[in-house]
Amino acid sequence: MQKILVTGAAGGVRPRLRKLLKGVYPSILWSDKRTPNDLGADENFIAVDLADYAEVEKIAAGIDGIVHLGGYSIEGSWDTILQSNIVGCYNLFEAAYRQGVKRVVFASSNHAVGFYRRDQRVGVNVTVRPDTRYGASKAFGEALGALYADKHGLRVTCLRIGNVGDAPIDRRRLAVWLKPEDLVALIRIGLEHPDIRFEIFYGCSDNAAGWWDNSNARRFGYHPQGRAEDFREQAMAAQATMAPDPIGDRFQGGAFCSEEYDADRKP
Ligand code: 15L
Repeated sequence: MQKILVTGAAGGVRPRLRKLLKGVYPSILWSDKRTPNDLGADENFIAVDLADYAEVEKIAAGIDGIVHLGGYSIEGSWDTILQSNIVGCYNLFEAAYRQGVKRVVFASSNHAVGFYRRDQRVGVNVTVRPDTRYGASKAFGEALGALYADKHGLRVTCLRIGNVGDAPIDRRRLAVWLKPEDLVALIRIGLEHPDIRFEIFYGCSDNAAGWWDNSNARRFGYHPQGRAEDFREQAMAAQATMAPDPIGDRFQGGAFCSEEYDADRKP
């Protein structure tokens, strides 16, 4: 992997990622609709709207591997999700294929399976249970990844990311936390491991309270460093300040599940 394209450069993950990826790959091109405000003089950036296929194909030219973090990263209106995460994701995979990119690491989300209950342990072969239009768009992205892998030989890794941060910030995050260094380890497996064809991994650290069976990632050599339990006290102190959420607290996706929820009110 010589030339990497990372989309979603104006998003929340980049500030940590840029430090951790520095020097790992000879050339990194960042892109987003908006220019990130932490852009260094030595960093390459191109402003691109993922909904514009021609623009996406231009930035995919000459790229060996793509880390697709771009798109809308929380629940949004149908039109927002449609343009950013459905059309945008299709454009990304199609451009990668047409331009001969070898690998794509797709930032999926835990919200593709957010409606599993917290007393359920889920692996990567379960039926998707999206908790939002956003989660459904991530499930769509995973399906597209499988299509381009199986039909065109693109090597695709989907990361069902939990919550990236320096520490887990509440009770739910004790289960889904992903230390930035562990995210980089997963990205590197996706971009470099010789046996990747199409894989789904959970983007979580070594979380004793977790709900996900991440043995597929471990099979590819993933050894997470982060241990959410080291932060239990502070996470639970923050939790104590939060209002209870009877629906969100029942399901893995938390507040994404309770948003717009009215299933219990149907006859
Ligand atoms: C996500 O998919 C979001 O992008 C992020 O903002 C967090 O809300 C995270 O999930 C989470 O589940 O905590």
